Amino acid sequence: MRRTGRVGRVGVVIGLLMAVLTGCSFTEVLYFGWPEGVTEQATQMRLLWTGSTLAALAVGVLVWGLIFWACIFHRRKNRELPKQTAYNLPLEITYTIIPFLIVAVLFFYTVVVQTDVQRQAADPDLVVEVTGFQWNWEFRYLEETVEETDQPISILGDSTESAVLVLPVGRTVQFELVSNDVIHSFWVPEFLFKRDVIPGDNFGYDNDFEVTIEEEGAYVGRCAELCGIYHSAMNFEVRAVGAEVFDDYIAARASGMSNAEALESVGEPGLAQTTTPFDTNRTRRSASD
Ligand SMILES: [Cu+2]
Repeated sequence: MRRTGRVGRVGVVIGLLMAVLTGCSFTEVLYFGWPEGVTEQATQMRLLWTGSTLAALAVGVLVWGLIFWACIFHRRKNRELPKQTAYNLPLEITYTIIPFLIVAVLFFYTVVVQTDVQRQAADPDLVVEVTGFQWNWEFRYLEETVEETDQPISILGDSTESAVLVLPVGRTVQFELVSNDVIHSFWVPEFLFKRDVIPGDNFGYDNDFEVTIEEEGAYVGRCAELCGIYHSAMNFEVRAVGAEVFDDYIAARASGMSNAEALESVGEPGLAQTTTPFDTNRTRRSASD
């Protein structure tokens, strides 16, 4: 008895040390390795992950308990064959139905979250057309125009400046993905979401998606579909700013300022903070450079 007590205490101490020494906060422990996202949609996906993992752990604890119980209390005591319970119909029905119920519950919540993550408002706050091309990005605010030309405000990445896509936090942003050459993939790792940018009408499938960003910040964006020799150079930045700063930025762009000028006019760095444009200087450098 005393021995079990000691084993129990050692177990508790090891458990505490594992939680404390790994440097995780309690909330992080509940992430179970899930990366931090910055959108409402990413939060929903994380909750699904946390719920599924807790459910898996509960089932795991039960199964481990049963295994150890069988190992400890049903060891061979003599040479007599123990009671045989094969072809026990009620037991077989039970262990068929329980996993089915588990799968059904996981499936239900997965569909609920997936539908929510893919939901698109009939009237989003902002519509951004995303064009991937070999090998950069163009973003256009379809409903915001430059006063002088009456053309949508556009952000175009080139070899001297990475495209910085400015987006407001707390508003629904819809992306319309367009490609005129090959398949690209629009990926902002912090959104925990990516979607292929497919040329043509994508066989009639809707290629758009929506996010609501929750945290201000600068987030790198990448092309996630091998699209040619400079695929790895297709970086851009999402700059998530407060809604009022965003409105000022749009007003500055509408008045004819460049992207960098408009960003600086609202107190934001003009150039990308998370990535650099692809250096097209192909001259051979000496080993000392
Ligand atoms: Cu690409």
